[in-house]
Amino acid sequence: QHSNIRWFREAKFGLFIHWGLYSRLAGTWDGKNYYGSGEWIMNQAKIPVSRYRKVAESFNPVNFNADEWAQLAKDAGIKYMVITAKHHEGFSMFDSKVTDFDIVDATPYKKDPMKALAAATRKRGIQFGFYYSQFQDWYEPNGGRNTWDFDESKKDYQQYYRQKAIPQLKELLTNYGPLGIVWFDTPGGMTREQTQAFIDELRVLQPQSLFSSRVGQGLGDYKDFGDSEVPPVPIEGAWESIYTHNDSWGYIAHDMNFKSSHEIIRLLSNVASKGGNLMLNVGPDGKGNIPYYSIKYLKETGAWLQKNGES
Ligand code: FUL
Repeated sequence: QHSNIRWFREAKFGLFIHWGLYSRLAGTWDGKNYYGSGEWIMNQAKIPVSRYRKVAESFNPVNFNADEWAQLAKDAGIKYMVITAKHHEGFSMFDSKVTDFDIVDATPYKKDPMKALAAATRKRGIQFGFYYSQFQDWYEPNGGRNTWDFDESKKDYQQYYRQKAIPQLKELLTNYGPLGIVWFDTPGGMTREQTQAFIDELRVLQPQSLFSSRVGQGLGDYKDFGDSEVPPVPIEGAWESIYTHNDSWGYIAHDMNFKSSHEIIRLLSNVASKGGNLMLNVGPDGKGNIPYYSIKYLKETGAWLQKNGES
C-alpha cells in the first residue's frame, strides 16, 4: 500500500478534465458530426497528422481562467483534479521541451495553462494531477495505434517511450509542484518487468504521487474500473469509478446529454457507499469555457453536499 494513499481514500469526489485540440474540433470534422468520445475524433475520422497538426494554429483558449476552474471544483465539493496533459492525439497541453507539438510552441495562445491550474488548485487545498497517455500517441510514428499514417510493423514502441513518454512524464513530475496523481491510460504491450522499470524511473521524482492502475500489469497504487463502471458490491482497498458528465470525455458541441445534479448525487452516493471515489469528467471547449450545464450542475451538487454535511 502506498504511504500517501490516505487522502485518496477519504476524497470521495474528483474532477476529471479532458482538454486538448479535439476540444477545438468539438465533434465535427470536414462537415461531418461525430458523437461520443470527442477526444477520439482524430482516430474516428482517420485525420492524417499533416492536417491534424494545423488544428493547433486556431487553438486559442483565451477564456481559460485557472482560478475559475479551481473555484468551481472547490464549490462542487471536489477534492482532487486530474487533467489531460497529453491524450492519445499526442498534443501536449503543457510547455514541453521534448516536442514542438505543444500549446506553447504550436498555438497562438503561447502560454502554459497547466502552470496556472496547478497553482490555483493547490491554493484551494485540491490535489492536482495529470492524465498522460503513455502508449497511444497518434502523432508519433512510433506511438501506439495510428495505423492510418504509419505502418504498424515498423513501430518501435521502446523508442517512443524513451524519446517522448518518459522525458515528458519527467517534465510533468518536475515542473508543476507536488502531484497527487499521475493518471496513466491504456497500457501497451509492456511486460511486468518493463512496467516496473518505467514506474521506478518516474517514482523517484515524486515518491508521494499516486499512479493509476492503468499504468498496467496490476502495478498501480489504486484501482480504476472500466469507463463508466461502478462495482456491484462494496470493494476493499483504494479505488475509483470514472464517469463523464455527458456522453463524451472531450468537448462535443452537439452533446447536451448532461447528468442533472440529482443524477450526479445518486452516482456519488452509490460509489461512496461501496467505498470508492467518483471522478466525474467535464470537457471544456476550445476557448477554455467549461460547458454551462457542467458549471450549473456541479455547483448544485456542491450546494447539496454542503447542506447535507458531506463536504
Ligand atoms: C479511455 C480513453 O481511451 C478515453 O478516451 C478516455 O480518456 C477514458 C477516460 O479512458 O480509455
